[in-house]
Amino acid sequence: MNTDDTRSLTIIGAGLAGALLATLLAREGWRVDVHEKRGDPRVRGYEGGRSINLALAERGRHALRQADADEAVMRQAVMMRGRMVHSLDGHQHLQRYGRDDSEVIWSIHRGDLNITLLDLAEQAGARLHFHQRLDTVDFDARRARFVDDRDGGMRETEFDSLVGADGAGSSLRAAMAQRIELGERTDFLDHSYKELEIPPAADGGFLIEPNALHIWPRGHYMCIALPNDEKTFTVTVFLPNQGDPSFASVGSGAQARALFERDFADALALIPDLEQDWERNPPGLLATLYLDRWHLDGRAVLLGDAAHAMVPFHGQGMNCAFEDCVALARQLLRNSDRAAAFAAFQAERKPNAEAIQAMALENYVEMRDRVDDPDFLLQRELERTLQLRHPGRFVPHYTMVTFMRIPYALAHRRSEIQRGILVAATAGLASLEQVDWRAVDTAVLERLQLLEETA
Ligand code: FAD
Ligand code: E1W
Repeated sequence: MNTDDTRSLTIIGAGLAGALLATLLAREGWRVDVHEKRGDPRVRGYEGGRSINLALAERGRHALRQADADEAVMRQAVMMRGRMVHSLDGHQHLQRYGRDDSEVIWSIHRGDLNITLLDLAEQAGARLHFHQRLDTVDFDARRARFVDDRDGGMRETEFDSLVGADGAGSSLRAAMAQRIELGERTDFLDHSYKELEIPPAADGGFLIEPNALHIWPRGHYMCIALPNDEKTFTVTVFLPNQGDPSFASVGSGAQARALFERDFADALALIPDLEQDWERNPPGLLATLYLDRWHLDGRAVLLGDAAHAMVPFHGQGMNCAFEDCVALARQLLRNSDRAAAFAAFQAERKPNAEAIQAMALENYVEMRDRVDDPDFLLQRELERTLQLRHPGRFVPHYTMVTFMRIPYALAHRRSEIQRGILVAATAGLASLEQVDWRAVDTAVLERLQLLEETA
């Protein structure tokens, strides 16, 4: 063990959170080892070349800036100004996310992002060990055993503390659960997803508007598409597991084509490999993971999806995981008592993780069923008006989550109050002309403090 140097850490998982945390601590002179079950994506090429992308927002960008990673990441990012809503009749309209192009989100390639972060971690002095799947942990001897899945070879190492950045199926979490009661609960959504691809146009450009997140809302299900810098789009179809239509009723590529002909006709024309893409992979599961405890005294701690996996409908899982990395690094640098640092990290982040988990679940119904609804559009219009009438006091929900860094728990509390005001003020109305402004202004002033005063 590293007895003369307590500033050492063993991270499990070189995914998004593992690579960023390694960079943040290695730059502060820590001895950091990262063990990843898969091979080095920089050597083998990533995921067979398929593009899977993610929306990066202000919380994630701020964390990347702390590691001087933002600039490299942003070189490959595609701006998304708003959601482009596709109605059944083929009409599209852009609903802007923010006030102007300073309030936008960014589509980034997961594999490229991971590679950028791995390069930075290594440059900062972190040691990366690939083909090392965490298998078992002896917490008393502080020894961890890893397996190379190519040949079954085993390796053991000693550790000061383990950090579980090994994702929703965390092996470290399973090992910790054998020692202490974590209070683990997984709520599976009764919906799953599949990914499809829109290729570039014949002239090499984008086939649909590049600077938007496309949504095809269809009530109980939906499709979305995010742009890639190589002029493709990754389409994600979200469907129930049972019923009609569902992943149970739409099993074959031919059935998928029939569903798309009926419900997503304008998208179907853009997806040449629909049948093959549909049949290639089983649907991805979606779940929310709740734990009562994120750490085992000073010996192990979980972060990112390993601690609090969430459904993807707010596009905040990675953004939240990156905020976790900055918070954990800050606690570790501030407090040499590991158990105290891990406890402070959990106290700071768990209420916020639970808030974004709840908001992500709420956003599914909104995205699939409400974005093309007149009530919803009127509420958004009132939201924008109130933002102007009460600057710093009435701040739209999406803005608080996506363009600000106030704690998620605070955003959640204020959003609930604001939603009450929006619903009450627009009930039964067809336009903002009939709004009772006196009543609305009074409600805003009574129920919402200025944001600076509460944060
Ligand atoms: P991961 O990225 O899963 O990394 C875990 C790493 O640990 C992997 O490299 C894995 O190989 C490794 N590992 C696993 N087990 C072991 C082991 N036993 N030993 C060693 N290594 C191991 N978030 C956003 O912010 N924006 C989005 O737009 C967005 N869209 C999403 C869309 C979908 C369909 C889904 C499913 C998620 C989406 N997310 C999004 C969420 C985001 O993908 C996750 O929150 C994020 O990847 C979490 O990062 P992580 O580092 O905690 O875990
Ligand atoms: C974003 C997978 C995913 C990723 C996302 C978002 C959504 C819907 C989905 C939430 C959003 C970016 N969202 N979009 N429009 N309103 N809310 O902002 O990342 Cl399904």
